[in-house]
Amino acid sequence: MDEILLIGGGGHCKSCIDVIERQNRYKIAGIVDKEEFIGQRVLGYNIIGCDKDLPKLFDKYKYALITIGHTISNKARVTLFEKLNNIGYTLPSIISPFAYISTHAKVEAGTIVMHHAVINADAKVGKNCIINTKALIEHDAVVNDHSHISTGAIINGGVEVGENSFLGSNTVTKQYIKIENNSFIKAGSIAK
Ligand code: JB2
Repeated sequence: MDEILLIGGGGHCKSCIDVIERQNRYKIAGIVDKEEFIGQRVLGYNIIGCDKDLPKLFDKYKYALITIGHTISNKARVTLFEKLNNIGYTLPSIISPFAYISTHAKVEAGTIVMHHAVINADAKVGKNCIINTKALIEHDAVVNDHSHISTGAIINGGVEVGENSFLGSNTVTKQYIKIENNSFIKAGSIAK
């Protein structure tokens, strides 16, 4: 089984671990976090290095997933996405076996689709996104790069979510609207 590094070892990482274990496609090699946390463990996986070790770790590991979450800011996720790509890591999309992805939908590199999310026909999700647990991306919707659709959010048909956007838990969008780049929409909002 191919080994994968997880970048960031907090709460979101724990949810990612659960998806990766269930998917059973990658073996988790270890976690990369801040230097002061090296040696600690997250759900039984060791923190084996920090960001400056990423070039050296590439000698051994070729796959990585960014497992830092995105709430107020996604700056760390965007910076790391560029850094990992420049080193040469492959950032696969990770799909929970409990998610439903239409065969007519597209999910790009470095994106995780978590348990019970649904991505419907002709929808498209860009790079380095989080489609969190129980989120719905309806037909023809587009979620652009580096965005986080939080738990239980509903992105209705034909909506376009601009890049670097955060849509909080249980947000509901009206169909066919455009959400600007860099939007921050708080939990429970109705976007129309
Ligand atoms: O630049 C970094 C960096 N910045 C923070 N490089 C690396 N390798 N790691 C970094 N981290 C690490 O990410 C922190 O040291 C910490 O271990 C982790 C962030 O953990 P935290 O639990 O604070 O947040 P999170 O991003 O995992 O989860 C947030 O977002 C999720 C989507 C939480 O709010 C969750 O509740 C939410 N579900």
